[in-house]
Amino acid sequence: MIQIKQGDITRENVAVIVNAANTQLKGGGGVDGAIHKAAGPSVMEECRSIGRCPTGKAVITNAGDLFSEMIIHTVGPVWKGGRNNECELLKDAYENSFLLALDYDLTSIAFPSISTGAYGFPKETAARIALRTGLKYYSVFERIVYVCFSKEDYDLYLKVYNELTS
Ligand code: AR6
Repeated sequence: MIQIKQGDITRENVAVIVNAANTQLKGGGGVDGAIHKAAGPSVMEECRSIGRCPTGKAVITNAGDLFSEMIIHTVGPVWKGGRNNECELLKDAYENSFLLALDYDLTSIAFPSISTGAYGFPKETAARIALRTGLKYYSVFERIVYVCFSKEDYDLYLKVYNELTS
């Protein structure tokens, strides 16, 4: 099942939530800051011991005080105009998150809109990549949740989802 919601991903009751991290896994603002704040220090401790994560790849940690069992930290690309493999790297970030969740038998997963905040990725193209990857994996997950922070993002996801499935 694919769900599109508006809200705060830290409150999602799924087996694993995905964080839009940076390559140094050092925390930051946006959804990364919110996740670390809600989860508590055990997550940053584990991030430090992992060290780093290349763009497009994903790593997994405990989820501290969150409802979820684990957190997958993936790194989306910084948008630099679109000719630097940004679309492929964003697809990889989603895809590697799905694959890592399956490795750990985590069958419900929630995503934020990776790369569309501080990293400046155009929202509609990003939503299309996010949802297309979800449509590829939805049959092997109980639940895939796209958590949109704003009403505009929520409306955009619904529009793109309808285009992709009609
Ligand atoms: N729940 C769901 N979505 C959220 C939340 C939340 N609590 N908070 C923000 N968003 P961003 P990026 C949305 O900037 O572009 C960080 O500093 C937000 O509205 O968090 O991948 C990292 O450390 C936007 O739609 O991630 C990296 O350095 C989306 O999450 C860098 O920013 C992603 O925005 C990563 O940039």
